[in-house]
Amino acid sequence: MSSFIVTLPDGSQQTVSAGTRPFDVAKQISPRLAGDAIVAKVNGQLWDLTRPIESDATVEILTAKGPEALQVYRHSTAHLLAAAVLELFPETKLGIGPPIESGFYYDFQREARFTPEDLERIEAKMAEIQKRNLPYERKLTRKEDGLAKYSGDWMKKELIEERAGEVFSEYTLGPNFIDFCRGPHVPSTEKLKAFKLLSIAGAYWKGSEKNPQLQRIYGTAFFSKKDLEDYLNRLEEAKKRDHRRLGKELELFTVNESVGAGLPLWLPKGATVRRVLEEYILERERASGYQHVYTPDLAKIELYQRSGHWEHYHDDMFPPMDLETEQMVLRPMNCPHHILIYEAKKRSYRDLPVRIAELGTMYRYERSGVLSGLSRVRCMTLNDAHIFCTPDQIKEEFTGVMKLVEQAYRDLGITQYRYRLSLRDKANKEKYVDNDEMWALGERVLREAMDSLGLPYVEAPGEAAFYGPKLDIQLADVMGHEETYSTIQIDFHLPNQFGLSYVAADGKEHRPVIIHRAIVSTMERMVSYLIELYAGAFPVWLSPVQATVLPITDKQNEYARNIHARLLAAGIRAEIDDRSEKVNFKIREAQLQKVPFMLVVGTREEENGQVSVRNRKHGDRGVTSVDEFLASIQRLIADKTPSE
Ligand code: TSB
Ligand code: ZN
Repeated sequence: MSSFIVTLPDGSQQTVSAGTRPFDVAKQISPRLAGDAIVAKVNGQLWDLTRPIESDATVEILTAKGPEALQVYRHSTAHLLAAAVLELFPETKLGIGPPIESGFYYDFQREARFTPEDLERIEAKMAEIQKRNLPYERKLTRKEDGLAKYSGDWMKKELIEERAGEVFSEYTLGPNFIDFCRGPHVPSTEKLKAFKLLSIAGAYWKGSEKNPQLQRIYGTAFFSKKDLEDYLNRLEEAKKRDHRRLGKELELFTVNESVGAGLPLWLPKGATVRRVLEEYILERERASGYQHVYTPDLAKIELYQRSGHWEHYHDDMFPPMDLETEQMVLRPMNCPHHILIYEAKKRSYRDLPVRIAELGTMYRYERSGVLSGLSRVRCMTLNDAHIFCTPDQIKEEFTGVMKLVEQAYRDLGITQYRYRLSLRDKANKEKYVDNDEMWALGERVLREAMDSLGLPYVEAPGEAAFYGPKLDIQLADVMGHEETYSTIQIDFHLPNQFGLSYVAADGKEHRPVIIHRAIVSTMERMVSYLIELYAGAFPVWLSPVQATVLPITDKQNEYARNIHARLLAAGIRAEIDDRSEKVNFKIREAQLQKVPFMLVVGTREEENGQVSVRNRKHGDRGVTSVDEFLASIQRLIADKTPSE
């Protein structure tokens, strides 16, 4: 029997014989470690604690902390879920069951729909099986044997057929459950301490609408009951803030089946918030030397063939439209149009930087499964600009954009964000332009700019634009889920594709660089964020309705209308509720609509030419004159006070 050298996490080396399991190694270090162990890493690869080590190795024992162990733990819980489903509903066929950012899911095929009551039963069954302390056992199966064994199971057959290699692993859990799976898992259900099933949804096999629909059960799992409870509390809080729910309750936007998924309709109140945001950013840009343009939402396909969008971004575009003699496409980005505007005129170094901006509408074929309310849509309007500058000007322009971002975040009340340096995936030649020198240069420029601003960032390979690296600003929602909002991108590619130039001081033609940038992201995504940030109670300057006048009885309607008119004349977005309802009812409604100020008027207010001010947050604010109220609300608007 041969023996192997194992390097332990503390750097010490130990000789162990072939077939030793990481679990034995852990036990040798300390019984406590063996007890706490969740999974191992052998030569950097996640590995079952009970799977024998096959060659010289560095072994790391992962305990119940950190994202890698949590993924394995959650994936193991997904198996427990599947085992429970098979015990209760033996006719069910299994799809896949991976861990996800917030937990795990498992896809099932079954005639009858799972009901919420089923979910409870399944969860109870999971708890029952968990207590049996069943081991997760790995075994190897040859491809041909697997195909024979699973000939009646189309999903498994497909997965096996796709698999490279002649042998694959399967894991069993108890007598009923066996799934074809890479692993690893926790050694036994004994390790699983806290889980909860959350919801049922439809999901297509492999995410494609062309395939049969399966039933997906979502759940989550944590290392401790306390972590699970904290998570569930946050989930409750998040549900209350969910922009899709508030979008409906506050009449901000709607999605109509007849228009299609990912194509929201902005209702008057949502449109007001959006317009205020648009006007705000246009004004900031004007003050920073941007020139605004209008360009069409579509163009000939050749334009995108030239830019490289067709080659590298094709999967995210809507299919072309055939016209008489040409093909048109809906634009997925605004850059080519802005480039043509730059090109329309001879440019000298004295004109640079040229900053061309537009609230540009664009279309992306996001897959149906990832669409969500306003935050991920198929038709979106980006606060876009393309800065054409000399290489020497990149740093200053970058800094200018960063200042705009910081100012905008301050004004909008956004305080939590992270910087992400998004780089290409070097191996993926299809998605990214192939030009090492250009990528290295773009990356260096971004790092230097961030370093000189003293800003920290995390790196993300595989997140760049196809034409260059970007500095993204990531905002997290209540659940900690991050999305990109602002972005600053360095592009040496498109200037080449379009042969752009400017005449430099030496009288010769030189090539400009393009900085693509978005300050407040798309109107859709930013408004979705603001709805959740403020739970619908927007700061006064962004509120769709800033004040509503509430007459106590019909006798004050006349006076109330008069005040309403004065508010409108002063530029306040005001409403009046002169229905013959009890004033308390009207107040409750205005409160639910999160209107910042309610101006209640009765006989006494009318006699004194005053209003009783109620604030949605602080309640009764006393009686004042209309002029005084106007002065104070105008101050709140001008200062963009975040809450009142
Ligand atoms: C900045 N050409 C550049 C532009 O000049 C561009 O389009 N960059 S992008 O592809 O990164 O998109 C810009 C921003 O749009 C993203 O950072 C993101 O905040 C937002 N966005 C992207 N896709 C969607 C979507 N499907 N729904 C809502 N917003 C989106
Ligand atoms: Zn662009």
